[in-house]
Amino acid sequence: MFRAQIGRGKATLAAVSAALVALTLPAVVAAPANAATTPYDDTYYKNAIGKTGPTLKSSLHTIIRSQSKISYDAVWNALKATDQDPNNTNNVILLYSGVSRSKSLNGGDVGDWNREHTWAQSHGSFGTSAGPGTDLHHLRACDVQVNSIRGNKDWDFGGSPVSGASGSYTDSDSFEPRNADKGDVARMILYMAVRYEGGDGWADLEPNESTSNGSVPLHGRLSVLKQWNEQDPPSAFEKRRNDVIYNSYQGNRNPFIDHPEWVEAIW
Ligand SMILES: [Ca+2]
Ligand SMILES: [Ca+2]
Repeated sequence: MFRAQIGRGKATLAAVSAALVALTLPAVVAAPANAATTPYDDTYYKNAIGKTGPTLKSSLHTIIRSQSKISYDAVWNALKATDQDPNNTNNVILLYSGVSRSKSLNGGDVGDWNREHTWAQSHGSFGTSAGPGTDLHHLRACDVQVNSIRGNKDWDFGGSPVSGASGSYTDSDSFEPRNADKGDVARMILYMAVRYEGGDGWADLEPNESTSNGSVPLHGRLSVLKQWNEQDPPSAFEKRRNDVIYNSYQGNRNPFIDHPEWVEAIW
């Protein structure tokens, strides 16, 4: 049949060729080898699918800026849900160490866990009123002393081992999370960069290459965060916490947990 159609002449051949192109091309464009597909692509992300660069960033901003906000006090109980130990519902898993600790030990004393702002509050001076300072997509349960060591440092490789956070390193101007947390940190920081674009009276948060950002609304180093995103793909823990934040607290998602390849598509 195929041979017979070609035999009828150039017009038919052109039509067959066009049909073949139409069949194959969209599949190649829509699904690069490393692209994830999620249940949200046809709904939550439908206006972002197929875009790249600044257009993708802008579309994602419009999608994720629609959210509920919680108080800083409510963050305590939210973290008990989002950061729950999958093997022990009485505990949370702490960032930078992976330690499992009782949910009831939230507080400010040695041995307690508290609310770590992966995007340091001082980088944009947004404090803890409802907004970026209470956005669960960048807040994690963390040991009080480890949180203090991280301080407001930028992200980079290198330094000395961090006491109480095996596998994490720090020097005078930067912090390197343990390998299992590297991608989490990258995706949290880059979520903040897309979510906060200067609207609603908040600073426009952006990544850069510096490790001495101080109080400007910037966090470094972008090239390292991109590497960490590749090196440590989204885990079941990270995906679950994205779902809990979406379904139970904020109604918005971290696009980079659903589509880690969007980091490279934007930056
Ligand atoms: Ca991880
Ligand atoms: Ca921004």
